[in-house]
Amino acid sequence: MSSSNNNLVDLDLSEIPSAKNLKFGITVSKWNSEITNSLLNGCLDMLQSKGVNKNDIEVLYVPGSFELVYGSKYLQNKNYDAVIAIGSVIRGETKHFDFICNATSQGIKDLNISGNCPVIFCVLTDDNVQQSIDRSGGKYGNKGTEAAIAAIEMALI
Ligand code: DLZ
Repeated sequence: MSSSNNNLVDLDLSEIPSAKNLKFGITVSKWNSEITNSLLNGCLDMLQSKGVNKNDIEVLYVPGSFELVYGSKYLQNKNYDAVIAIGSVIRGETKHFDFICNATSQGIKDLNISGNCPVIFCVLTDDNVQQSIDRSGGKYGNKGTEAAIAAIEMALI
C-alpha cells in the first residue's frame, strides 16, 4: 500500500502487463465519497491506460464499505476477470471503525476463497481524513491505481 516508504511515483508502467480484452467489476462505497471517487478515478485511469475497454468495466455503487462484500459477490457472479472493492473507513469515536474494517476485510477474503474471480481489497482504513487524502491521489500516491495493477495481475493468473 502507498506509504512513506512505498510510493507509486517510482512505478515503471512498462512493467505492468497489458489488460486488453480483460473485464473488470468495481464496487465503490458512497461513504467518504470524495476519497472513494478519487480512488475510483486512479483505478479507471490505470485500467484504461493498460488497454481495458471502457465498456468492459462495470461500476457498482454501494452505501458503505460494509456493503462492499455483497456488491462484490454480485459482480463476482457476472463473469468478470477480477473485481475491485473500493472504500474508505475513517476512525471515529466509537468501535464502529473496527467492526466495519474487520467485517469488510474478512468478507472480501472469504470471496477470494470461494468466489469465481479474485476480489482486490482497495479499502483505506485511516485514523483521519488527511491520511486518506494522502493515499487517494495525494503525497503517497493513489491506492486505486495500485488496486488496478493488482487486479490486472490477478486476472492474468
Ligand atoms: C456507519 C458507518 C460509519 C460510522 N463510518 C463509515 C466509514 O467511515 N466508511 C464507510 O465506508 N462506511 C461507514 N459507515 C457505513 C457502513 O459501512 C454501512 O454502510 C452501514 O453500517 C449500513 O450497513
